[in-house]
Amino acid sequence: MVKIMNNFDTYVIVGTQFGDEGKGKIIDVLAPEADYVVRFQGGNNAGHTVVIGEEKFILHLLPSGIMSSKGKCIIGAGVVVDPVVLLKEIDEIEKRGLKVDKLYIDERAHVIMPYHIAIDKAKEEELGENKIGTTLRGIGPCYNDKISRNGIRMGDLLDKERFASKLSWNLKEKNDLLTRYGKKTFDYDKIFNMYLELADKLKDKIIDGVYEVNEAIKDGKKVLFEGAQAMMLDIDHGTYPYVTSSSPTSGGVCIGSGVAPNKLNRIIGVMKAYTTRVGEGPFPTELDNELGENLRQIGHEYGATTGRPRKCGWLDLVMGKYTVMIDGLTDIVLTKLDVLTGLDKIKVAVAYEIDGKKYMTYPSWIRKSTKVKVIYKELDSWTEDISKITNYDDLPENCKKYVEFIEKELDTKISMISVGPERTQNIYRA
Ligand code: 2SA
Ligand code: GDP
Ligand code: MG
Repeated sequence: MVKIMNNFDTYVIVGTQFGDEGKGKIIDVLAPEADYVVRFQGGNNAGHTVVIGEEKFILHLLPSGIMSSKGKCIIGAGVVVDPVVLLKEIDEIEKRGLKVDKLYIDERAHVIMPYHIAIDKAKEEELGENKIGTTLRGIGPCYNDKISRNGIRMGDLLDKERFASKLSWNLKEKNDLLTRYGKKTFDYDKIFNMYLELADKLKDKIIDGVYEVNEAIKDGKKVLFEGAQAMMLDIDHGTYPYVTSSSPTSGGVCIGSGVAPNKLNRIIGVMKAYTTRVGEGPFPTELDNELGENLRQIGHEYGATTGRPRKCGWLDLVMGKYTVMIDGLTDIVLTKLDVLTGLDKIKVAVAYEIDGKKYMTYPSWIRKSTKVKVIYKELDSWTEDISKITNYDDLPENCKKYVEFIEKELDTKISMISVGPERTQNIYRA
């Protein structure tokens, strides 16, 4: 059925903008072909929506292939796991009649501890108007511990003594920090016992995922790597410091799953037909006006984890070209094209002008306060409802012109177009 997955063994699905491009839906659609679905970075900051008929599921830590894949779903080494959230998510999904029996967690994945969440909140509060606008899920502080080599990994929770010594060291450091922030501190015994209990519930799922996935690839199995967040939120290449603390790029797949670059066959970027951003940071094509509000209402642009309204704006091909380069995209899946139906005109950013100088590439030094004059290409819109179209040729002419303009500018095939949140609302072009 899904032509873009034929004849290849590994598929990477990554976000190309600021997240919320519809990765969850696309992964759910592609996952039936996969023997494995592997999340490789991020944590429960992610909100991936899967719509099945009348039912809507929002996944935070569970890979989005959990509903449609017949194979195993792995939370990879590069993910940060809040066991409280994970168990709640499993419980909620199972209460809705779905079995979560093929889920595994790499023993190397780091654990989000309660002090990480407290530090995330305290730090954002302290930053005030300079805050990052995080999801307050403890993501940054957990990755911080990983990089500074203090982190507690899922495997550590299964070794009482190792966990005890890591926790006592960490709590001393974190309680000092929280005291400096004027926040309440954490009790060792309470956390120790609570996390041993949580680990006991998850212990059968904790495995060496790195070897499992590499062996599967060797055996010719199909593996789909699921990215969370997106390229412009990448810790190295995104709009730093307004980024998340992981690598949501195709390069991040290798880091977060332990699979080598020469094993990645197809790299599919999910791109929304316009741009949204939740949280702070530069957004040159933002429409801080009625049109932006219209896009938010029609596209239901509210954070799937926090419920925060997403800022909306035009598609930005300066960022798009940067993403195609960094991710090495082989394909694009264009989503939410239906949301643009009925607009007077559609604009697409093709260049920036800053202090009288023209930029065709994304300058790394753009700040929130940088005055960016965006140079747009204006295209005609369409009025016909496209949400039920499954054949590319049946799309209105102006709609095809929009798709083909993006494709040409980015020099990358748009292999699939999504025209609604449902599994069936797709147009395949590969
Ligand atoms: P964090 O919590 O440390 O990762 O936040 C750092 C920045 O990364 C952004 N970020 C996101 N942006 C879009 N979508 C995300 N997931 C949720 C969703 C977000 C929500 O699906 O809607 O519900 O608010 C996500 N996760 C992190 C974040 O906004 C900061 O800019
Ligand atoms: P993700 O984080 O990339 O998985 O995206 P989110 O789930 O946070 O946000 C995407 C939203 O758009 C969800 O509410 C989806 O159900 C919805 N969606 C996905 N694809 C389409 C589409 O093609 N058209 C419309 N109208 N909605 C879509
Ligand atoms: Mg999301």
